[in-house]
Amino acid sequence: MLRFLTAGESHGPELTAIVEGFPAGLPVSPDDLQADMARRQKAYGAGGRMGIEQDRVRVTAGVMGGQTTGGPIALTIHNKDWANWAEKDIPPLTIPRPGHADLTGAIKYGYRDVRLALERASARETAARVAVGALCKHLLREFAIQVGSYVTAIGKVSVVLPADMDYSARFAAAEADEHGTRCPDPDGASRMKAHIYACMQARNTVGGILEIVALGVPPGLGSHVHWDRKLEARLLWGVCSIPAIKGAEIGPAFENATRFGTEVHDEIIIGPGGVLTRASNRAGGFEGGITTGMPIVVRAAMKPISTTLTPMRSVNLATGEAAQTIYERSDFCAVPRAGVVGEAMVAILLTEALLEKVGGDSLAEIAPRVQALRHGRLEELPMDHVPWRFRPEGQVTSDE
Ligand code: EPS
Repeated sequence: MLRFLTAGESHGPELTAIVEGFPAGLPVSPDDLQADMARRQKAYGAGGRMGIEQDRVRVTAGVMGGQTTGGPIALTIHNKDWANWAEKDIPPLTIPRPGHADLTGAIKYGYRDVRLALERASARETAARVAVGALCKHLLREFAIQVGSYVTAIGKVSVVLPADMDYSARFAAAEADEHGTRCPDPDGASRMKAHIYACMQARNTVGGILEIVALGVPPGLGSHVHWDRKLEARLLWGVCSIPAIKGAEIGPAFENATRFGTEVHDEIIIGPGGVLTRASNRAGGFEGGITTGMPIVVRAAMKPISTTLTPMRSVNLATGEAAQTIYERSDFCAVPRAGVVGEAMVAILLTEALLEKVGGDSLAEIAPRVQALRHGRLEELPMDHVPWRFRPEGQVTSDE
């Protein structure tokens, strides 16, 4: 079983992630993880903190001689801002921001200062997830599975990407966006940047929509047999666990809800090489909680960041008086950066599902099992046309 934990406060010394159940024998160097760390940091709309941090991952356990050992992998990321907080008297913060974990965290844990909640609830933690995700992507690449993302809306500014623009082209265009929005459409990107700029001028924050897509995932991951084995539900859970993500759908789920069945379901056809494939992908890569082999498409809605330059009404928890929120520092729009975090969560959960499917402790064991997975060819299915009776207690055929 693959699992991971993170630890660390936003302004503490460092973030730590421990990854357990990762197979042995994968060559890994910190440089393999670095690209995503940098991608998560740079985007238009980021606040002053990203000017301070330069996230670098240290691999401090689980890799020996440049290869994973199968033991727990520890990844650490230093917080450069720690130097500005260490050994200082920190003024208490008792006015919770609507939208953050300030008040709910303080009620739950009985804090005397809401900073104790915000330090751990901060999206700084997502740097550790991206490190874990980069490790998982590195493994998935061995099996030609790719996870990417792009932005389709910032506030009310949205784009409809051409249906014939393939996902690889969308990823590449998002990466190349010079406006820092990670929108694949240059005109849309320029409008999104202008919208974020207007939002900053208005001393506010803005959310948006991002799409996370996985390509090359074999059919048969996840299962229909139990609620908690449905992989699409697990992906939705994982993506909604990202700070400020409040909703997610698989494929165009909400739009599908407005259409008739025959307009929605992806017709089954025999494709090249006799592989059963689909005429469309409105199911977003899943049927029955199991991967279909089509691209996995997760769309996520991110609310505006809850630290706003314009104050909002709150209560001073120390005095009981009505108060306005106090602004320290924050991002104005985190949607472009959240795409990289979404990729990490999807990569982690797909790695978990792949390892569940094939088992194995080392890359050498796993690789041939992944190659041997069924890919939806007719001859892989043992359909024998033999009648049978529904008799849980015994005989399965009716020839008695
Ligand atoms: C965050 C507040 C800001 C963000 C932070 C998330 O940090 P600070 O309070 O230091 O300005 O920059 O995100 C990160 C530090 C990061 O690495 O993404 C919050 O309150 O959630």
